[in-house]
Amino acid sequence: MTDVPDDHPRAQSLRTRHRIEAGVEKGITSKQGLIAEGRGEAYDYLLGEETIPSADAAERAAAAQLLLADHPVLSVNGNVAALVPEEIVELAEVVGADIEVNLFNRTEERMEAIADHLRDHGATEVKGLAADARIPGLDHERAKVDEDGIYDADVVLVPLEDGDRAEALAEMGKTEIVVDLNPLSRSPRTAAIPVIDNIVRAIPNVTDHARELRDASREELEEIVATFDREEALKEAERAIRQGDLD
Ligand code: PTJ
Repeated sequence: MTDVPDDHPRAQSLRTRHRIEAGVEKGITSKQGLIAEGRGEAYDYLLGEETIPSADAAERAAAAQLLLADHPVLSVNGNVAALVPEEIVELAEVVGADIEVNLFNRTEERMEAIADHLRDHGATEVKGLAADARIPGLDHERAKVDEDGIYDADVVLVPLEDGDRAEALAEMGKTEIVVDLNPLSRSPRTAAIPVIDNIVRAIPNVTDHARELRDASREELEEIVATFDREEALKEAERAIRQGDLD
C-alpha cells in the first residue's frame, strides 16, 4: 500500500481510498465499490471529514439499540470488509452481535474471501454462507440471508446498504441502523437510526459508546433511543453538507 505522509491534509481520506483499492485487488470489494467510495468521499469532504454532533448522537443511539437487542446482526459488504474488518469484529464482541456477509453483487468467491478476511481479523463465526432464508420482496441473489442470522435478527446494522434491501428489511419489522454519508439516500431515510458519517469513524465511535453504556440500565438505554430524533439527524447532516464550512 502506498505510504501517505501523516501531515498530508487529506491523509485519512487517501488511506481509506487505498484500502478500497487493496480490497478490489484481494477480491473482497467489487468494482462498483470503487464508485461508491468516490461518492462517499465527496459527501465526507463536504461534511468536513469529521463526525458532526448529530452523527455522534446517532452513534450513541445505535450503541444503545444494539445493547438492547435480543439478536443484533452486523451486516458486512465488500466496502465494509475492506475498510473496517477489525473494528466490526470488535463492535460485535462488545454488543454481542453476529456478523453476516451480505452482498449486493453476490458471488460465492467474494462471500468466501470476505469471510476469510474477517476471520483473519479475529472473527470466530461469520454468517451469510448458508443462505438458507430469503428476504421477501427482493430478487433472488440480493434476498439471500442466513435463517439464524439476518432473517432472525431484531436489530440489524447495515452500512452502505442499497435502498431496496433497506426497505425490504424494514418491511420485515427489523430495526435498522444504517451508516451512509449521503443523508438523501433511501437507505438512511428508511432507517430507525440513520448514521450520517464515514464508516471508518462511525464503527469505532459506536463501539466506544457501547463500552461506556455497557453497564447502563435498560431504562437508560431505552431513554437514549427514545430521545434520538432521526428526522433532526438527517436534517442536520443535510444542512452541514449544503452550508459546508470548509475551514
Ligand atoms: O460489496 P457489495 O457487492 O455488497 O456492494 C457494495 C456497494 C457499496 C458497492 C453497493 O451497495 C452499492 O452500489 O452501493 P451504492 O448504491 O453506491 O451506495 C453506497 C452509499 O454508501 C452511497 O450513498 C455513499 O455515499 C455511501 N458511502 C460510500 N463510502 C462510504 C459511504 N458511507 C459511509 N462511509 C463510507 N466510507
